[in-house]
Amino acid sequence: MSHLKGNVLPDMPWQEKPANCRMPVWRYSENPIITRDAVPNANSIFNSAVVPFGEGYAGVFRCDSRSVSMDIFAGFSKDGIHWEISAQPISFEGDPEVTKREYRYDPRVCFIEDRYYITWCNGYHGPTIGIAYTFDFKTFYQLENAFLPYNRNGVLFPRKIGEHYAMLSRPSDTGHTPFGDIFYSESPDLTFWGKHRWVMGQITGDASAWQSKKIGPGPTPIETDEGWLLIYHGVINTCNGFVYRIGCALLDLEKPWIVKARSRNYILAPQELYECVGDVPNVTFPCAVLTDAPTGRIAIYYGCADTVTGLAFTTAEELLQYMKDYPLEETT
Ligand code: BMA
Repeated sequence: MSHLKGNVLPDMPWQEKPANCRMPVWRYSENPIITRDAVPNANSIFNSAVVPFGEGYAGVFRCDSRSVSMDIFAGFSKDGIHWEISAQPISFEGDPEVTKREYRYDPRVCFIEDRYYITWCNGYHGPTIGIAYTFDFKTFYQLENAFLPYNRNGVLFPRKIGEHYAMLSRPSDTGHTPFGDIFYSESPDLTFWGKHRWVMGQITGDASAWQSKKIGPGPTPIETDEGWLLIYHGVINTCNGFVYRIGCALLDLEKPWIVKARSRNYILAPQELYECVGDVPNVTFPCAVLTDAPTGRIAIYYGCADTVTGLAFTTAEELLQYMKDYPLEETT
């Protein structure tokens, strides 16, 4: 029996686990699914988010231009694998003080109640979390920035926790932040945010060195019967700079700042050429999942080397079991 709640998506992108695979996550055989030049003026297309939409899928894509400016673009797909991405970035309706663009990157998309919410790292005198909503991926309405600068990786929960909307985020600095813990916040209206709770942080020492420098939330948390399954990125600082791997944790359903389990091992790491070679080598950065509740299937969309977009597969069962097989005792 599947542990997953939520969407029923029998036709979502999927490949069975290869017989010789020892990892809980396996890659799509035709990766990368989006090349760096799939938009006319793009330098790179990565760290992007997709959701089920109509008869197919829609998404918001980070496309850095050939002047190397960062912006987010809407796209559509029939199968979740082949994408048609707009040649123009999203333009937002809203208060001009808020919609004024400095830069936009690393979008997430989350369906809540009756609409699709977009969150992203939004330049507003430093990076903060932008929020907008859309019904059709054509017109986008921008709300107030969620937090004061500096913050990155704003990830909404797909339903209210108690009475309130909820979001995970990663307070940061203006640069390539050398620290980073995941925090939880609540809001009655997606404008005013409070009840900021610490969720989890880097693991110092040797216990789980791949996440020894900083961590940050990835895709929308996945609701299971055991808790919220959170896929996140973890970073180590090496002599060649930061390396971004992917891990998972399990958060309490009603008090998501409580960590019930966390994997000691990474679940995906830069190992294929397109993950190791690109504009920023050795980066795997997850921003979205598609899930099918009856089968427990999960498709993970992740940026590869800050250059292209990859797809990988797992199941809720695989990840929950992996955390039991390789537990991180110290979840702080
Ligand atoms: C982070 C963000 C991500 C990027 C990562 C690795 O700070 O900028 O968009 O994937 O660095 O370069």
